[in-house]
Amino acid sequence: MSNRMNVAPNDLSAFWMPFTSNRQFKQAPRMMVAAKDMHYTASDGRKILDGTAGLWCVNAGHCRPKITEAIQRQAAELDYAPAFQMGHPIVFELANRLVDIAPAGMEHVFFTNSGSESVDTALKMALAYQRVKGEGSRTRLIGRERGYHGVNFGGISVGGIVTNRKMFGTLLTGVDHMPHTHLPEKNAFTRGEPEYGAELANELERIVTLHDASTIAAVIVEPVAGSTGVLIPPKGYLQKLREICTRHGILLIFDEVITGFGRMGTPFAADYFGVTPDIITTAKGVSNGVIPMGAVFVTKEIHDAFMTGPEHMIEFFHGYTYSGNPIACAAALGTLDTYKEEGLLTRGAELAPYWEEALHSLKGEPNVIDIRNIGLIGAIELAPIAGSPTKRAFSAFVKAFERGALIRTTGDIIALSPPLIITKGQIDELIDHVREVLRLVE
Ligand code: PXG
Ligand code: PLP
Repeated sequence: MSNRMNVAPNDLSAFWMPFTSNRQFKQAPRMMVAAKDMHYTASDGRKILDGTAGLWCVNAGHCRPKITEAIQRQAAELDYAPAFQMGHPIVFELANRLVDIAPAGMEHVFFTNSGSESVDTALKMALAYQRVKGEGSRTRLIGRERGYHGVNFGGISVGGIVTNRKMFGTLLTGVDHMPHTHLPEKNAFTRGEPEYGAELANELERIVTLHDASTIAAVIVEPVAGSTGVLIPPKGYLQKLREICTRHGILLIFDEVITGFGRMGTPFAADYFGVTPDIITTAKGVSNGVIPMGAVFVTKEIHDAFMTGPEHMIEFFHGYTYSGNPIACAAALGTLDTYKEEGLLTRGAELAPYWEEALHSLKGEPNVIDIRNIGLIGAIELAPIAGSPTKRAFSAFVKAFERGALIRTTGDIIALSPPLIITKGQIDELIDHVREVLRLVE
């Protein structure tokens, strides 16, 4: 173990931390110095149970040997190779392995380095696809209120989280948003998919009528909205979106950055819901969060539409210096091996009933106004403190960390998404931590 254990950095000011209350954090830092399987080790030596798989990404748990070894081997053998007009073997191997586990019809993969890049890649693919097909008037993109599609300009344009948009100017033009699907007055404390709200998909039909289908390239949604606080699609809603998109020649993009790679108890949310989109964006679980990587899956039809024109021409003017970086590919292959050996892409389905029961046992605890669950995802929504929204949930987060559990909060919602290796005993432990902090906070 490194000698950084128990050594506090003496100056925290240079690092401008992402999505963090920097001044508050630097007064009372929470530092992790090591991790193994289901636990972090904090800088004071305490073990912290990981209730969130890092940021929804460490699906196989921490410091798994297959992944660590693959990275070490690759770093010593081929560290980097140019990504444009050059190749290296394992990026092709990885693409094949990914296509093998992807929903039927997804036959090609484009590599990126994050979910945000996957989203912007998918949006550009959709626009370019319509154009190469001779439908260049289809330039509009449709997202959804409360959607999270990363932080780049395309993603925040189609995204619907107001705080992530309002400081950043006019964003992309020609974007519209469907309403979100959160109906607490009807669906509170639903287990799994809510009964009410499928008709909200008809809002897409209204938007199509307003702008005319001939102007719309693609619709992007998270099958289960994660970052905004876990909004589970009403029964039949995604099927309706699919049907409307197909009828109007609009591409459907599923942003599976969180739901991909076993989180739902199936390899992808597309499998869970039995709805196949035209493009799937992923990141996080593709490489267990260990080395940054993202992957965009597309159908043969989309890919092949680009493969025209003179063969010496670049077909798609897009890519990143680190697209398919060898060490990231090695990490992803080690990740897929681990998922396969331990059945992790479907393990969530076995645990989901126990998870659901444990989560819903929190009904009746102080300030709990809703509980939602699907696969190995859970959310506990709290009533905000009058005049101080987000404070109650944030206090719960801090107290949980002090007591030995990592949970995640967004607004006044606690979101849970443990590594897929969690045991039933650890589920009980996690939920007990949450129960105790709910009783402690204001
Ligand atoms: N799309 C979706 C659906 C996501 O959930 C991104 C895109 C962007 O991925 P990158 O790799 O650029 O961060 C995400 C990321 C949270 C949380 O606690 C969620 C995300 C990231 C960090 C925190 O809800 N989602
Ligand atoms: N900015 C400059 C000046 C660059 O030269 C490049 C890549 O060559 C980029 C940005 C894009 O970097 P990346 O390919 O890592 O996204």
